[in-house]
Amino acid sequence: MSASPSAIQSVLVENRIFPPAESLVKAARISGMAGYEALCAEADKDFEGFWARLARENLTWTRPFTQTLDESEAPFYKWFADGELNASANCLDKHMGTPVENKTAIIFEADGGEVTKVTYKELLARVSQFANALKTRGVKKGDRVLIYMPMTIEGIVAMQACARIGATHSVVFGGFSAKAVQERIQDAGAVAVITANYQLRGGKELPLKSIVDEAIASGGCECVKTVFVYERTATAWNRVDGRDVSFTEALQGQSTECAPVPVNAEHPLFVLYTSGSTGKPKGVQHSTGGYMLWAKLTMDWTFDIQPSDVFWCTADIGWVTGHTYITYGPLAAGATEVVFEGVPTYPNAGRFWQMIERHKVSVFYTAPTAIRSLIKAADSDEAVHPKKSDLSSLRILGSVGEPINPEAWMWYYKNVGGERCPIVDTWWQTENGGHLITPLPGATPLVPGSCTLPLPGIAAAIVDETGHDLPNGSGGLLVIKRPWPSMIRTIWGDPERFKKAYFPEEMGGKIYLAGDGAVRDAKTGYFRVTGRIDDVLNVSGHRMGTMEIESALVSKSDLVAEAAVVGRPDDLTGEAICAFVVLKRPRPTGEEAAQIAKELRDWVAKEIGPIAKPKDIRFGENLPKTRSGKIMRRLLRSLAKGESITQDTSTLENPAILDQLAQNN
Ligand code: 6R9
Repeated sequence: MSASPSAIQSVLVENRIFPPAESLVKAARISGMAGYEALCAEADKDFEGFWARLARENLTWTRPFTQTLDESEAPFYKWFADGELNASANCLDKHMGTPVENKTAIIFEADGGEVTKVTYKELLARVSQFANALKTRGVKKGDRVLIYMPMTIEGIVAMQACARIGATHSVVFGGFSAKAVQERIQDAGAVAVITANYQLRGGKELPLKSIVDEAIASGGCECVKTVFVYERTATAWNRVDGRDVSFTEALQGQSTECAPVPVNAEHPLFVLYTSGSTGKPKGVQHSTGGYMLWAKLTMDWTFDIQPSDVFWCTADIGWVTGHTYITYGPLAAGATEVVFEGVPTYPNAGRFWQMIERHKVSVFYTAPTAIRSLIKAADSDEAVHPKKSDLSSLRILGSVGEPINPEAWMWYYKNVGGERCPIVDTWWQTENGGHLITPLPGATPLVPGSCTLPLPGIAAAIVDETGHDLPNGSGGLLVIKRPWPSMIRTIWGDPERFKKAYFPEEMGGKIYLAGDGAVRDAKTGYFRVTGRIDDVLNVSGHRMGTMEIESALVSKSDLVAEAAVVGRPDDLTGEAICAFVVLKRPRPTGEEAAQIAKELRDWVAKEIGPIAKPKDIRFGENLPKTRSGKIMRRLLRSLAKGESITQDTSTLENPAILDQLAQNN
């Protein structure tokens, strides 16, 4: 498990409890625990009827569904399967002719500080126009489109335009390498790529288009017929004739009207690649109907979104949080949202607080890693402390991506929320589509470090390896025992892997295994997620498989003989990547070791992306192995933490190398 012992310790003794203010309870959509319990009871009494009601109330269907849940091919569950709808129409068209049409949909703040606003009506026109451009280039319903875009209005337009014509998008985070882009183009069979010449982050221009070129040139990407290039900056880019087209060219003469294409509720809205414990990243396939229901519903439930709210989710559209809480949820809810291109520390670490003041943000959703780095910055420089900004517009705060340690929670609560704003600590995963376990701002008494209780209808439980319930108070595996509308449908092109990874036979094949460890409080039943139980790391809220990093390291085959990667707790990033490497040459020391460590870090950045760079690299003549040749990862985890080895090493073939591996480079 990945949470540090000290973090676990401080939650174990956590007894502070923060009930919601009376005023919030009165005003909120789900009012008090009675409101929450009433919804839970409704779901218990008539599970399908509950979801059918919500799907009818929250979505616009072009063809109403008659069947709610189809379990006949479990775990390939289908929801609302004979219904038809369009995701983009459920975000944009549905507001036309209502007061929302002239409301600001997006307040975009660029890296350099320029602010642009678009109304719902304008956004619909832009999405429609780009959808027409896609059609002109032959993109149609059922095709896959890879999106490799900066955080811009155009990034959202690209996703919405795909949804509008029934094309399945696959967004790749702008920090990933050419190799990652190539693998995803190939796996998804993308017919088009939407990218930008450059992205702007922290005052720097970083290339995107040239990475796409490199990806396509490295082979196996013949499926790509068109590359759309948004010119984010005036910097020239290299054009491949016949294949590349700029946004300006593609949009020229296109109508601003485009009828949304109705798709089946189960039609794949998107495939988003994420790391697992084995093999290559998996393409998590989401539906249209169930997913859109969740995006809309959780905006209402978790964020209690109101017409006057200004919502800001600081994620990137390259992650699932950006999909659900930037591209789809806020628009489906008719909210005004802030979209930010840059980084929290540029031009200074007060940027988030200054932006909250500038745009009067009322609901703010960010990650613990950002909070921790901003605490550090505020501690060393008063000028970037949140108290320097007027944060009185805030009413709800959110956290996502990793466990939030109680110290960071308290700082966020006091210094950002002014002890007035509830913090919704939302637990969920790429595979879940949206929040599953989270407090509700007008109902749930908060406990720092706990994501509290499952949403109504979510059958979260803690079980042992065979799927049997464990009593509250003891730790175990976090599972969801019944299907829910926005669950992953399959792994793109690999249904067998889907079954194996998420619905293990040992648990009966119908229980969703999250891959996280958790404990329920003995008294309250509150959940506390302690971290991954598999070989997945969570570094600054980014998911990475240790296997992926190991493969990247050993693919440097002129140098590396063997590599093992583990996580170790890190105060700032939650977990840090620690690599143990055996070279094909004598074990280096001193300057040479530092040199090779740098070379390997750069190599990993090129193979996967800079976020996968190991923080520590240790060299040994071998790795600690059992006599049967298994790498003893528990020993490596202790070494990574700098602990002296107290575990039993009697099964270890080569105890002497532990001393070598204790040294960092
Ligand atoms: C949305 C997202 C999923 C993994 C998940 C868990 C960790 C996310 C959390 C949390 C504790 C929370 N995680 N939210 N752990 N408390 N509130 O982050 O998706 O990138 O797929 O990561 O993140 O370990 O399994 P994803």
